[in-house]
Amino acid sequence: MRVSINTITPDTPSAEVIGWAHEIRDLGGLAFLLIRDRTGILQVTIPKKKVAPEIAETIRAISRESVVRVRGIIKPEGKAPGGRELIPDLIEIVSLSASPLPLDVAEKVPAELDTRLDNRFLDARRPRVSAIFKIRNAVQHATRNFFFDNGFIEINTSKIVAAATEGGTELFPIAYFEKEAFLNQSPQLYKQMMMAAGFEKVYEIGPIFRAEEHNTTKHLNEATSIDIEVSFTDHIGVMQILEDLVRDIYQFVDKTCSDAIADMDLDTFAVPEKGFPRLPYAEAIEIAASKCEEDITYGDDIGTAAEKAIGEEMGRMYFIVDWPSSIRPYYAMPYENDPEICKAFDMMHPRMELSSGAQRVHQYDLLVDQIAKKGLNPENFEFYLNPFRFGMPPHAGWGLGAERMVTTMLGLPNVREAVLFPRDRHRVVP
Ligand code: ATP
Ligand code: AMO
Repeated sequence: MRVSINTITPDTPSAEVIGWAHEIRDLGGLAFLLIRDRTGILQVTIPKKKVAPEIAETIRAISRESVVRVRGIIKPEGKAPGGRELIPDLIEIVSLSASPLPLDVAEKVPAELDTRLDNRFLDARRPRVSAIFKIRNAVQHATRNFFFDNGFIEINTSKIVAAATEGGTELFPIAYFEKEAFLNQSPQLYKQMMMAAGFEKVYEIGPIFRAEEHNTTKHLNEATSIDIEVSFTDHIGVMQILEDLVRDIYQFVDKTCSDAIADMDLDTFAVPEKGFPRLPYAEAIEIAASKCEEDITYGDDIGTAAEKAIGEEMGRMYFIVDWPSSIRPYYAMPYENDPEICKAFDMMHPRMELSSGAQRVHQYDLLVDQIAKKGLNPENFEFYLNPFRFGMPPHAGWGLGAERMVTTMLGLPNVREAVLFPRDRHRVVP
């Protein structure tokens, strides 16, 4: 029998629980064992003179983080966590833990992020850490619900590809028999091809791989992207979907994750207000130029310092729109009346970029032209370009980084905290 600790109430006279020995305090005549499972902590109180002698002996043999089974009577006790304690008639060590522990699950001794990630299984026993992944679970669940309710089809596209999607060289090559192949940077080309297939509204939640040598608190070499593509709409249409989804995710987390939010002592959690402002790129650059020490001019990428300055000025989630075509990928649609700028956008949290998207070029000739102008070879994109010759509808879409969404939602200092087993420049294990 396994009774979860939170389901025990003081009026349950007897209980049997199995969980981890969170803390053991032996005060001589009296010992306390805190037993923990995924639902919480229960105090086991051992008045040595009143319990069987084997129990006192077992208590001495238990090391922290061992798995133990305890049976006994539950009593109300104001001084115990949760207002109750268990007086045991049986304690059994089910699985003894080695000691010393590589990190302190009870969080009395703080651990460096590297130590925590090296010992993720132990780190994740901490309620404050498992709370992140309970919330991440809710984020993905809300996302799937939102898309299902809105008639999207979930697709799963290949992560082994023959071409770059975003241009540049941030690709991981892989050994694929006698062919050249890479891990995919983005499902971009595939989700667009599904527009040619007539699916109209698709989404994918999957890994993206980027061989960037960044060592920052917001870049991963393997991230999870929430991607959509929608036909017969433009950038304005998919920006609205993005805002609606983000607010929906926050509302779902607010409604379903109150315990996890409490475990994290989160007092900053707030559902973002409707109507994310839309800031033209040119104005964003003016803000950055007036507030940043480093030089920044029209046509530059918005780097970390600029992102921070603009975010402080905006103070909430917002879009940056009307980007120069020169700094966006070939697939972004230029404005008909001013092709120097394009129908691309970024969705920003005050701390960092969360999503990029655009209305796409759906005209074959223009697309070939734009690929060539970016210095890429259209011949390498034949499989992608061909569908544009046979009735490609107008379409738009975006990609939203799941880890950045969780990181900013929970105020985590480092994006690695939102990933169970992060991959970065120096880390491929565990
Ligand atoms: P997108 O690819 O859509 O722009 P992103 O947020 O990953 O999304 P990047 O251009 O990859 O954007 O990087 C964002 C910012 O991160 C850069 O503009 C730069 O300021 C910062 N950055 C990139 N590399 C480094 C680095 N090695 N060290 C510190 N900061 C970096
Ligand atoms: P982009 O390259 O901006 O756009 O990626 C979209 C979003 O994915 C997340 N992201 C990352 N998160 C952590 N570490 C990384 N190295 C990383 N790289 C990207 C970010 C980013 O905003 N094809 C386009 C999307 C589209 O137009 O539909 C694309 O990939 O949150």
